[in-house]
Amino acid sequence: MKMTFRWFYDEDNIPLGYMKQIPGMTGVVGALYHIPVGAPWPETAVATMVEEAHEAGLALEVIESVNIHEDIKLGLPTRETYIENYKETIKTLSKFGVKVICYNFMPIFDWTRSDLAMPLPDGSTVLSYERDQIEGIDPVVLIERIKNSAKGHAMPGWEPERLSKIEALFEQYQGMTEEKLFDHLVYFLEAIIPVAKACDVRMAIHPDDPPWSVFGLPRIIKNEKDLDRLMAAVPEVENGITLCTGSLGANLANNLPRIFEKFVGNDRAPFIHIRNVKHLENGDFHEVAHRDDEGSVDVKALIKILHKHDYQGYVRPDHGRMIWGEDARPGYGLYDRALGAMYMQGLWDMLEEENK
Ligand code: DNO
Ligand code: MN
Repeated sequence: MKMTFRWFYDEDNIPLGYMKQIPGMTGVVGALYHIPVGAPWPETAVATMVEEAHEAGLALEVIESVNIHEDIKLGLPTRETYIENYKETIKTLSKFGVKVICYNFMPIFDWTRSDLAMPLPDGSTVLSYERDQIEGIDPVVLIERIKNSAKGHAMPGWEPERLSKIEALFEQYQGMTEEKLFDHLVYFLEAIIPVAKACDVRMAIHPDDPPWSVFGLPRIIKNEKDLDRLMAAVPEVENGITLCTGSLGANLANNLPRIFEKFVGNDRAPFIHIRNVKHLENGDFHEVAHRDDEGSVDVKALIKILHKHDYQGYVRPDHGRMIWGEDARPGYGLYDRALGAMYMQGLWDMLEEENK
């Protein structure tokens, strides 16, 4: 297990040196945020980012994300240009040592939450999802709310330029079905996987967050069945998964240990996000600290599965709480994610010891 930390590069207020101070931290998960979705990533920009990580003593072998242009998801003829650009980006990234590219295939929105700073009884704040606050409301109202609760921090996946065209985007998705969206994903993968293979890069799709349809838009990476279907449709190992316990775990019907056993066991999961969530009786959920007892994700069982398979891939603590008065991007403070990284490594070390 290679422990990594998400780094928002030039938009991050946490110094790389602080990330490096977390024991066991081997690398960062980076991205270029100023490149418009769909454009190829310039070599010089990638080189500068990677160099900066290396200077801090951290590897940069995972990108999260190279986002997919909506025309690819929509299956428009213009997708060909964006697919060519994506191939270029894979080649460029591989030149600088990138091994895994995380992406998602959700129409219009990346993750969705109702509140980015819900207070917990201990005074910390977390991201939460209240159905009443999301389902049935105008997406434009939600975008405003997300912007306000981000307290001035940029939120990747919710870029204002893209979201300003929200009504036109919804218009374009009229009539889009899960079947069609899935076909568009397979079309994209069939085009890019040979390039990924030649470059020794693995693609790793992030599950839909939350794993159900929001605003009537289709969602196709929600559960084990969806993952099975995608792995079978494009069987090359370069077509992989980012196993995100918070996203999949937002639906209690998803059996995370079974999903881990399957996709870690068959080497289709080069990247893992560990995050814990707590479910309320009415189906709402909110995020919590990574520790097993705090929420419904069986983190201990999952680390055990990784250990059993001698997992060589990349793991990162996903969203944490905002604690100790930190002012950072919601979900991505230094402190609670560092605690999460240590918790996972503590479990791992004990398993190592026991299995000596
Ligand atoms: C949320 C993240 C997602 C993830 C993308 C991957 O914090 O887990 O935004 O980065 O969905 O493309
Ligand atoms: Mn995630």
